[in-house]
Amino acid sequence: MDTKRCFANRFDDYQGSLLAGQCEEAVAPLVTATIERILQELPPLGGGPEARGAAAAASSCQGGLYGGVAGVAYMLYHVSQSPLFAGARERYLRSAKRLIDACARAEEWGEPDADTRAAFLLGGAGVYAVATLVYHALGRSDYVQPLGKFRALCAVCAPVSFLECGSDELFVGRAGYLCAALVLKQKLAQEVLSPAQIKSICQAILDSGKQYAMKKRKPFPLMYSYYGTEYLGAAHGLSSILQMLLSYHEHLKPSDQELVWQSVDFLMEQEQNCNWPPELGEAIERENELVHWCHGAPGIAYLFAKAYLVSKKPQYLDTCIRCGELTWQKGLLKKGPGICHGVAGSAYVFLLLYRLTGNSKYIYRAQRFAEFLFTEEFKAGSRVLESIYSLYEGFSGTVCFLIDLLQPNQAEFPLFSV
Ligand code: GSH
Repeated sequence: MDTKRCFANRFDDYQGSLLAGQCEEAVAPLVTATIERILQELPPLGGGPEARGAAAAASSCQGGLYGGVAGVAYMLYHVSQSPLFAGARERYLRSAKRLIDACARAEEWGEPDADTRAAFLLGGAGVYAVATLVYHALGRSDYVQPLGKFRALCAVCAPVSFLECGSDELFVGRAGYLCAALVLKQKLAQEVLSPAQIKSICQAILDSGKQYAMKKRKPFPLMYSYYGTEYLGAAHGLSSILQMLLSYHEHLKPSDQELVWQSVDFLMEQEQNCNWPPELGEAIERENELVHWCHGAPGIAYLFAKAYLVSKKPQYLDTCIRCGELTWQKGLLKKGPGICHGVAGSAYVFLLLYRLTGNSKYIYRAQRFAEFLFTEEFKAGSRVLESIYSLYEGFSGTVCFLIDLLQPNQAEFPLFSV
């Protein structure tokens, strides 16, 4: 059924075989054309360290990995890593370097005590993490310079209340810093933080969550807020904070591991018909239900995937599968093609479920969602984008999804690996 938030899903569900026409030959030209369009739309980057250059770089780099040109640099890096685009590898990496260098310069000229210095998706930590990846992919030994800057930010986010708005969520807080460290570890095949650094960040997240839950008299052990709101979803909420604690669970004391599992189970109990409200304690109104990566099942699925991979308990996989069913019904979103609250973000849940179960049904579903992105119905009926190049709201995340659709065994939601 068509609603104000999503298009009706009129695709037949999987009948036991994949459809023809979703192969490299069909998808690769769409990817290449979309990248060219993104590159044409980029704002001019600031030049040297003189005042005008600094101001220009700062404004074009606003938005961090989420909405700024740093996210485009990540997309180009991601495409460059695919063997299917080996011919364009050097060109994409050189463009990525130009963009991320401008963002790194803007970070250096920014306010030294800015709130976003240690932020992953909205600030400095994300920029230095992506600069590290791009330099490393180019074979440059000086990748250790941005990596050193990333590591130094660990001390910035270690104090329990280092940000007034909330110090623990994914975009600006400690969960984001840990998420960036996880991405670097996986892609560089080396741990980038020392065990003591990891422990100090995890401990601060635990202390902060215990203090908040106690102060607000919650009947469960860990809770957090961001700008005063007790979010549950992946964007600013409990689920991605717990996901990061599970990703580093071997660094936690057994008693703290227990608190994390209790919190995971508590969150599982908050499910309302395969979905979760954006805020703790809200009732989901069907008319206004959010089925987004940022708020709701398509983002919370990643926590339960991680919980399943760590514990092997089937209830976590079952929860994840229910997230996928809801996303199949309500994930053809009208808010655009992006990964935060758009169609590609929905489709990534199917790629996650494919990796967890090996069931081709999920490839089929991801392919149908990809197909929908190129229909007249979608183009005419979806909202006009604020920025076509944004990694999270625009087409850069969509490009990552299309690349991952061609290599589903390695597919991962951008910068949010399980
Ligand atoms: N500025 C955004 C865009 O152009 O795509 C739209 C904002 C948006 O959709 N925000 C998400 C959301 O769920 C959270 S990141 N908003 C609340 C709503 O849709 O009711």
